[in-house]
Amino acid sequence: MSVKSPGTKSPGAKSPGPGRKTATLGTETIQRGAGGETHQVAGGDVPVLTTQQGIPVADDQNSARIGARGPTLLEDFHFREKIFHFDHERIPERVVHARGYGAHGFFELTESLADVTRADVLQRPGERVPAFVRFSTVAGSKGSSDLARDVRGFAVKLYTHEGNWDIVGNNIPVFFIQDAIKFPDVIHSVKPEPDRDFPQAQSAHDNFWDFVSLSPESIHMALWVMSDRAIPRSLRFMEGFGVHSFRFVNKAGKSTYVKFHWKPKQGLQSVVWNEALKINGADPDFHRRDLWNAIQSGDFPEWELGVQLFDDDFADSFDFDVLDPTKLIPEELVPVRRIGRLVLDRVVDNFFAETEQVAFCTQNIVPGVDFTNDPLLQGRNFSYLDTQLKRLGGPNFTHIPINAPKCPFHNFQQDGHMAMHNPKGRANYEPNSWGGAQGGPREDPARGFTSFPAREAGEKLRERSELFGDHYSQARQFYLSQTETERVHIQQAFTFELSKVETPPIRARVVSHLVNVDIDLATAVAQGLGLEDLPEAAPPARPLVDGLAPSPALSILRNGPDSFKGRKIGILVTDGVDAGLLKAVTDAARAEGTNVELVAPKVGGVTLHDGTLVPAGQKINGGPSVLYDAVVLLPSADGATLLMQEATARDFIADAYAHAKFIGYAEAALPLMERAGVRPADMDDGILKLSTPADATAFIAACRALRFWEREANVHAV
Ligand code: HDE
Repeated sequence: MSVKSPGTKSPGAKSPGPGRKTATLGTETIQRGAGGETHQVAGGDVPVLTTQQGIPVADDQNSARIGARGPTLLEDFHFREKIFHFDHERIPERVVHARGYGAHGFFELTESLADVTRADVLQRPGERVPAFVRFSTVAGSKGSSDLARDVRGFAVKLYTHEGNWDIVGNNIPVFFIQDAIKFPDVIHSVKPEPDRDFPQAQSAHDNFWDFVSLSPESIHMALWVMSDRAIPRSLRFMEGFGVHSFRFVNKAGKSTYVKFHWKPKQGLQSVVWNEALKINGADPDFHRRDLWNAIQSGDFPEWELGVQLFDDDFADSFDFDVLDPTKLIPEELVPVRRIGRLVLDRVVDNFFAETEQVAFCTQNIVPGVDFTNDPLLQGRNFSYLDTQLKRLGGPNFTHIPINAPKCPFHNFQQDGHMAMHNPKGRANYEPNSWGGAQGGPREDPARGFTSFPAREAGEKLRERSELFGDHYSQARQFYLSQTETERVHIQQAFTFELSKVETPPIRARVVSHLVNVDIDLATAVAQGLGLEDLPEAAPPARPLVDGLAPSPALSILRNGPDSFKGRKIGILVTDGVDAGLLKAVTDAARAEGTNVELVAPKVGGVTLHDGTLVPAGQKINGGPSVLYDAVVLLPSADGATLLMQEATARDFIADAYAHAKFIGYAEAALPLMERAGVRPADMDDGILKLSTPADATAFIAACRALRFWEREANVHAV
């Protein structure tokens, strides 16, 4: 028996004209399904489906064929167009930074920098320009998980009145290499190994550490990547850095060096490595979901734009070369002046159109900003335009709305694939003698971009500045600037990564560099790997700078938030929960601006002891504690007995404990906690009993410390 095309039979559904709905019932529309059945869709009027040519479509369920069981007709233009378009939906993913997430917002100047730059966007405090930001991981492909141990891209596009200015930065202020010619090598080494195509989105493999161990310039950045900076809790809780030294140029033509910083108002926060591993399984979209939810709920993330300004005298007196992108300038030496704020307040309408097609380019700078001779930056200036051509398919990617300037723009560039706006008028060349609109735009020496006339002279050669040769002093400074907790995390990260390296000499070679960084670090890693002897220190290319002062700004834990705002608590509940206590916890959390989610045996919810039914946000096996910043255990006595038999409930508690989270609990939860391995002897000041509303308030206040780090020493014996 054949199923008739629903188009011929559906009730009251004659062929509707363009722009008309199929049929409505109250505010609901009757929609016909593939089998001819009807169902209702929520909402009122729906537009009529058309082809790309605007032809209304009568039947989107069946392709045209001869008889119900016959061959499909080539003339079915709707079918052909639909499949053709689907076949071409993918574009090449970015060769690095493939996985990313973007949002719109604005930049507002808070302090004029008119004295050091003529950049229009940095003149008038209070003025705003639109902004688009894309965060990313570097090594993984587009479908990889968010919490890979990796650098995060932090690319900002400011749509200024004088054109688009891109600050294409990372969440780490230094880079692996000093010269762009090594970029393909470092990236090849970290990507999946070419013969086996694994591991995905991981640096923990032979090729990467082989490259690092043979490229001592990578060691400083390796320290950063082994620190908790590489596993941020949220894209909202990390810093951004422009990395290179750039120039500002003022109206008088004077140049000042500048390094860019983005400082999150939310404070810094990272997760711990074991947590990251589990988050990647529980929610591979952890970071993008977090950003989406924060913006959609009106909790707009905000960063301050900071600038480190310095001159040639400072550059000459600095221990390192300011053109070397493997070095930073400690904030304690050159303070970060905060001059503006970046607020992300709008998610994209469409991921592909905006986040995927946005094209950043280090060469997108505005009058008043200029480059330096940092050899990495010079190479990047070539790469980004080139990569867009491949990725977006032609030279007209600037016509895509997300990439187009929001200020007027006019030039004589024309044609090419997908040209959307060719120049108007008769002239498409310059100079021309046509006047007015016919003649087109003209250059303007007064307003236009001019390069800083840096004096350059020298021999053509392949060499680096001698000062580039110290690869360890700042790595040591970074390590010594960390708290003890953070140092242990770095030791553990090196040990973990090198334990995945299958070739023992590579492991030892990495440790030979760590000996130059810090002997305690090297010893801990060597012991963690089971090396019999500590390797000899790798010979440094240049004597190290002794006694660099620690820089507290480099620690995450010293720069955390002062509230628990924007964080998330998971509350484990069962039927029979004490309604008053649940309300006290949620009220205290809301007062702090903390999100709460109920985790229950069934997502349908639980019945509180007063008979109220509350829906849950997660079923217990979909809401492990790694998804939350702190947990509260509020089962009833019966509920606790039930959950003692449930492995995911026990993991919920055991993981929260092992990850040093603050745990609030009701008395009835004690047997469950003990069953999960948190015995009375394990109780510490990070585990708080909740009986009264005052307890709930005190618990939220304790959570401001984010983690109870003292516990960590008890949870790692190896
Ligand atoms: Fe990139 N980088 N990069 N990079 N980079 C790209 O451009 C490149 C470097 C950074 O969200 C690519 O559009 C070279 C440093 C971010 O769309 C490509 C070198 C820093 C993003 C490229 C570097 C970055 C990219 C790939 C060494 C921090 C993502 C796709 C000379 C300061 C932007 C694309 C987005 C993307 C080249 C080093 C940051 C291939 C050759 C250092 C945040 O052009």
